[in-house]
Order: sequence, then structure tokens, then C-alpha cells
Amino acid sequence: MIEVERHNTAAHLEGARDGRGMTTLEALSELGVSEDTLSEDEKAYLDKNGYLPLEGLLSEAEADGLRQRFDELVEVEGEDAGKEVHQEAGTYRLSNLIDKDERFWICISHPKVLAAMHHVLGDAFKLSSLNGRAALPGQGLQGLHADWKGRIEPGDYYVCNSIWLLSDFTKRNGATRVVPGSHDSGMNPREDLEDPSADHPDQVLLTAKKGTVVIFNSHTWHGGTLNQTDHPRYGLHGYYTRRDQKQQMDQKVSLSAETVGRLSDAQRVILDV
Ligand SMILES: O=C(O)CCC(=O)C(=O)O
Repeated sequence: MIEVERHNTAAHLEGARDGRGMTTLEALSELGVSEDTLSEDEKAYLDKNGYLPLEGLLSEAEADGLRQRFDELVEVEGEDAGKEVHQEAGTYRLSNLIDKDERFWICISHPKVLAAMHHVLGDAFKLSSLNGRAALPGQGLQGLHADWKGRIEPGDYYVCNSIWLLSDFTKRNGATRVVPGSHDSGMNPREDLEDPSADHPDQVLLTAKKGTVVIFNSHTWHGGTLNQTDHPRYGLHGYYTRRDQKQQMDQKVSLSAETVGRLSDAQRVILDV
């Protein structure tokens, strides 16, 4: 699970203009984000529910290509897969995906996703990590959690996630569950629920076609469910944080010079490298 502690070392806007002299807002503009990239209805849905499904952001061929690459990396990395950030029994986990294939860069470049991050996190934010998770047959149940330790004031969000569906998410294959509106509850499920693994009366299952990206405010209570099928259920987690916070995976340390050299200035701002 992703949980990051607060790291209050800088004012929120410090770092908005980085070494390349470009602010996050300027980078967003370069990457094609404008005020109306998300519709007013989409923004209102995200504000109210704490999540927003965006269908068809990847074509079927793109999703299949990423899933194939996912499997190759699992094979190559073997027991080390995911260890840069987190390993989880019953799943394949991968980390540091920006460095591992240029095709994953869509997760830091898609205007709709970046517009949603801007809406939740404000004018200065960056990627925290890009990880992969596949729930294996008969596995994958997680307790409800927020990707943040402790409680927050409603509206004062630190982190926001995007889950990129590389499989259809169905009722039976371990689709992510979320509790709509819980981002503004002022509570944290790990501290405030008696049994975070139990079904929650208000939970909804995020069933959708592969190629969909579901944005979820990471303070929204969520978790993987049990995969009751014979096939793994694949997703990527493009996890973002306010710019004054520590990244889950320090991109300056984890990206090779070769990768950094191939990124555009705007992408480098999003990665803070
Ligand atoms: O992959 C999923 O369905 C959600 C995973 C998740 O919330 C986590 O690993 O923290």
C-alpha cells in the first residue's frame, strides 16, 4: 500500500518554478492542459465523490502493449519485482516504471490526468511514483485505506492517484473498491474503522473497460478486492503529490541520465528532475 508521511520542509508553492525556469502551470500548458480539459461536470463529480472514471484514455492496443511489457518486467525482475517501493503477497508489483519503458510516459503526460491532478492538488505538484500492481487469482484483497497517514482537513489534499486499467475491471476479478465522499470525512480508515478489510456499506466497485483511467483523490478510502477469476488483474498507479512533499520514489535518484536526457522539459517538471 502507498502511504506517505507529511514532509513539511517548504512552503507549498516553493519549487513551483524549478531549475529549468518553468512552473508546474507552464509545464501543464506545454503538455496541452487548459482550464476546460476537464468539464465542469467531471470536476464536480471528482469533488463530490473523490474519484472520477475517464474512459478510453488508452486504446485497447496501447493497454495490451503496456500489459505485455508489465509481464516482461515481472519475468526479468523475478523476486526483485516491486522492491524499490513495495512488495505485496498475492500480487505482482513493479516500481520505477518511468525508467523502464517510454510507453509508460503517457502516465505523466496525458492532459486529462494532469488536469485532474491540478484540480485536486493545486498549482504546484509532481509525480510521486509510477508503480504497477496485478492481483493474482485468489488474491488481492486489501483493507480500505487512504494513501496517507493520519487525518486531513477536508479540502486540504496532499496526494492524488490515477489507476490505469490494463485489464477490464469486473465484479469478480479484484476491481478496486472506493467509498464515495470519504475524502472529506476527516477520518482515516486505518484509524477509524474497526475492520478495514470488511465490506463497507457505501463502497462501490470500480468496474470499467481496460484503457479507462480512474482518478482517485488518495484521501478517498479505497483498496483492491479479491480476484476470484483465473487471470491476473493488471493496473498501473500514477501517484502524484503536492510539490512541497517528498516523492514516494525520488525521481532524481531513480531515473537514469539516459532517461532524463530523453524527457521533454515539461515532463521533467512533472517528475521534478
Ligand atoms: O490496485 C488496486 O486495485 C488498488 C491498490 C491500492 O490501493 C494500493 O496498492 O495501495
